[in-house]
Amino acid sequence: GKAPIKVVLTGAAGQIAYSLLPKLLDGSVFGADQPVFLGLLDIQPSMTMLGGVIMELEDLAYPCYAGSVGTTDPAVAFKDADVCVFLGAFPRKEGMERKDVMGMNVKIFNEQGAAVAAHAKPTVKCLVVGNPANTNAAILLSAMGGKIPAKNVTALTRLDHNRATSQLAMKAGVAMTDVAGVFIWGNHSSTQYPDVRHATVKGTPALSVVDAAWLEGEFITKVQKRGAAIIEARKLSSAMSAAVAIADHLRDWIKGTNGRAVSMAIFQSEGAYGVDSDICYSFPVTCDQGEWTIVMGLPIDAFSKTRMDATHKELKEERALAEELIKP
Ligand code: NAX
Repeated sequence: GKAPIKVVLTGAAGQIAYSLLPKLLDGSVFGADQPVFLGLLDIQPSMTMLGGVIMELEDLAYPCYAGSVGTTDPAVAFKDADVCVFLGAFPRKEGMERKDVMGMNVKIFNEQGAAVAAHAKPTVKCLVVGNPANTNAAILLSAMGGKIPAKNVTALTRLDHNRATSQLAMKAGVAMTDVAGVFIWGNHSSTQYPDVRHATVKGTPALSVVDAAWLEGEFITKVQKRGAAIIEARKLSSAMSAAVAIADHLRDWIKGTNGRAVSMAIFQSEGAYGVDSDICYSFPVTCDQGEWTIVMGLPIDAFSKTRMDATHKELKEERALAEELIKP
């Protein structure tokens, strides 16, 4: 059979990892014939918990499981990695200063970026999920010092993309597969812009099928604030839907999208849609043979431009703050 690939999760004892791990081993992401060896990184207080998670991985008795290493050492976790998913981060909690949270993340992602550059395969694909995901991805890429190509570092906006697609399908009363062309621009934050101006419902422009006032108002805020609504109700952040979105992102990136466009936060160097190359911004992309390509040439009207600029501005500010904290 095939040689195992190594897939690394940071924050491997956490709640997203718990929902994600079975999906990484059931053949739906990497293929039913692809064995997966797991590098599971977490911090010391979570090691007992991680031991329990590894027992459950064994108990799945999945054919694709080729073993795992649970560790607090990034050098061990990232050694020869093919795919890395960064779940472990310091999200902002109530009453915390943005700067303090960013300081914690600069430390984590600087260390992990250096470890990936030193120990992972040069072809490694990275997906940052831990918040602030886009800016953590920027810190990670900087810390890699050019050893890993920028195109291999992405952040997750697929959950937002799936939320937006689902909301539109429900409103139009159609199946999920009848909706296409919904995209997320910018930051995985409340400034993200879920864009339906290129979307279709059963091939007809969404704006002519669904109430435009709803699409330009409630729809946008609902998608932007969905994460907060789930925390409010569950007292925990999204995990099941986040895990599925991560699996969707990885599968599409690796296996391709057959021309279908999805949302991924990426670094591009072409000035696409006026976005700076050193920030991780969500774009509509298609994927083929392990590479993403931005969907270019979409007409952007004034309504979209204002919102795309606002989320761009927020990302530039986050990036500037991170840079300030990186300086010794
Ligand atoms: P949990 O708190 O359940 O798990 C986080 C895990 O990370 C813990 O086991 C913790 O010990 C570990 N950890 C902390 N610092 C670490 C370090 N330096 N190295 C390795 N591991 C470390 O969080 P969970 O619910 O799994 O969420 C993980 C992250 O995803 C959070 O930052 C969360 O904000 C973010 N999210 C991002 C989403 C996105 O769409 N981009 C959506 C879901 C989620 O909110």
